[in-house]
Amino acid sequence: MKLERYQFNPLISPNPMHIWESRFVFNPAVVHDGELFHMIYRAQGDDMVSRMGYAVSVDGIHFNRMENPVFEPAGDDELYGVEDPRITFIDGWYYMLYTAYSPYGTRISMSRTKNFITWERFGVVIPDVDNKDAALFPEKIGGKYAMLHRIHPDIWLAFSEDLIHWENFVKIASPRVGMWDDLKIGAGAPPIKTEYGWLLLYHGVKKARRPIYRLGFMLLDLEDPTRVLKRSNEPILEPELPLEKFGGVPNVVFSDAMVEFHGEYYVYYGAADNHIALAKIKKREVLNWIRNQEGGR
Ligand code: BMA
Repeated sequence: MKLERYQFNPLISPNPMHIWESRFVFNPAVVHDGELFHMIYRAQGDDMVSRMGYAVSVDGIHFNRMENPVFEPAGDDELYGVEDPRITFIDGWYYMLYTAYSPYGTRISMSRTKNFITWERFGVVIPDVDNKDAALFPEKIGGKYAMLHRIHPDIWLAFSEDLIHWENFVKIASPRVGMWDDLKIGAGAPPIKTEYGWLLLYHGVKKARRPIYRLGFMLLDLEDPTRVLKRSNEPILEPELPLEKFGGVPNVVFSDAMVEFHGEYYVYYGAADNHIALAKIKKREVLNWIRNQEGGR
């Protein structure tokens, strides 16, 4: 099972006319509200501080970008930038988890919006340093909100009553020796509910002189998402095109966004930490993979 790339990638490239996004654009969050696709993307200019831009689209392919960033670092916790957003719609709000990067390290922070331009900030929600790759489930599970996060090199869950105080950390998946994800793994897009379980896109990194970032799927139990039911034995997307093999950081496909649209999953990814690209897969094909024997744990 492989994702199929959109033939005219990339969708979005750095804009040399804008100082804040002149060098790299990558790792976007994307949601569909029933009418429009909203993209919040990470961008870097000459100062290499990550800010976030906003782009909007009707078809999920052709995006219109705003001229100025819509989310910028604020305060000591974000001195080096705001990175890798993941957005989940909960109770009328778009909640964004992102990496706040500062001299203290990386930490998970949260903000929410209704319009993608003005934001209500909650600041750091998991105080531990060197945590990242956080994504919220779209609904409560067993009466609690649930969050995926990454304590190196594993994927963990945390639970909360109010989305602000997080506890009950549980490790759910680890790198697999000798496989494509043997160095470290992290959540990609917020999980999507299917009749068989929560479908989680994740990234896996392979040990190498220059580590290779690839994508795969996991399936988590609907009622107890600490149980991993299935996991891609082979990557579903890996660096192949020049765009993915060369750039800001070579050999990287990295995703924070998967949107279900017209019977397909649209996966938006950062190519070599430099451009934003799209790959798709039919939902039917993913459900077939879930149902058959292929794939391990
Ligand atoms: C990870 C994150 C991502 C990035 C990737 C590859 O640690 O920082 O933002 O895409 O490395 O450089």
